[in-house]
Amino acid sequence: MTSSTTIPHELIQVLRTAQAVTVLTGAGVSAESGLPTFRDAMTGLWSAYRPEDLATPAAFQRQPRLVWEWYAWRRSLAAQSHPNPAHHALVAMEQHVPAFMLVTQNVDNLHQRAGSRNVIELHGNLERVTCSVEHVVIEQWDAQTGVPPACPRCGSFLRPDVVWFGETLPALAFEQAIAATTHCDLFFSIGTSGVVEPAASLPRLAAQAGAAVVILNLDVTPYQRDGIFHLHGPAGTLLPDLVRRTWPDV
Ligand code: BV8
Repeated sequence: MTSSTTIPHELIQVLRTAQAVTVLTGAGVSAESGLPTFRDAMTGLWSAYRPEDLATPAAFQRQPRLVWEWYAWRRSLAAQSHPNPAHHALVAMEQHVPAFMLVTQNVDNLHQRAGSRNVIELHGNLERVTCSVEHVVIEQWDAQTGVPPACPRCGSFLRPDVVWFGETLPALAFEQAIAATTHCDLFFSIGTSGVVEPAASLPRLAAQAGAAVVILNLDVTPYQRDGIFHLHGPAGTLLPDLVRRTWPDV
């Protein structure tokens, strides 16, 4: 197991010759865009709350206005932020690898804004809103109907199109993520604490399927195994460095 903030030459060789690369990302990839991660203490008016207490169906049931306003705040934060060098390095990696799949736990839309194309949204996307009863995406609604606004079709509350704790992941997205994880030469887990299931099991599934695994994270994560690469440091520095050294023509 290598644990370093420098890029092992062996990893550069593996990435340069890889035919299929799958990347799992978490909130740490967006940290250098200024977006708070789930482990960061909530700030300002949200400092009294924990994300895992607000990102649940029960919280929405109990306090729909509070949950809707929390997501509206996060949506505005994401809209004011910009993709950082980590996002851009993953776009460059996608352009150089024959079969590349990006599986993200993030709902901030920054991978898509950076230009990543093969993106699997495991936990949904803040940019989309659905009817909380019909579960269909709603593009337009009358803000005068209240907070949360009412579905123009059935009058129920609208909600963010994200997966809350206790909700199942979108079946197709999860199937695609499993397929990409078990059919790749090289699997990266980047900027995630590796706590939330079922996403947290993907690195182990990749290793069991024979892929080389890289855990790139600022802090140590629960997934510590021999035979995998551990890169400790900021994704916004390590990923561009890895891409530059793997494909010097970039
Ligand atoms: C499910 C969208 C089947 C919403 C998210 C009891 C009852 C019900 C369920 C459970 C239960 N016990 C366990 C479960 C399963 C539960 C779970 O795993 N809970 C955890 C807390 C134990 N999972 C679920 O409920 C999932 N569904 O299992 O369905 C089911 C159904 C019913 C009953 C049982 C089972 C659904 C989980 C999805 C939840 N939605 N997000 C929203 O965004 O508001 S999860 C959310 O937190 C994120 O999407 C992400 O997935 C997760 C963790 O966040 P991370 O991305 O890892 O961020 P974090 O802050 O944790 O870490 C950031 C890391 O980055 C840190 O390590 C840091 O060191 C690093 N970092 C920071 N800066 C940088 C950096 N790294 C590099 N560079 C930097 N610059």
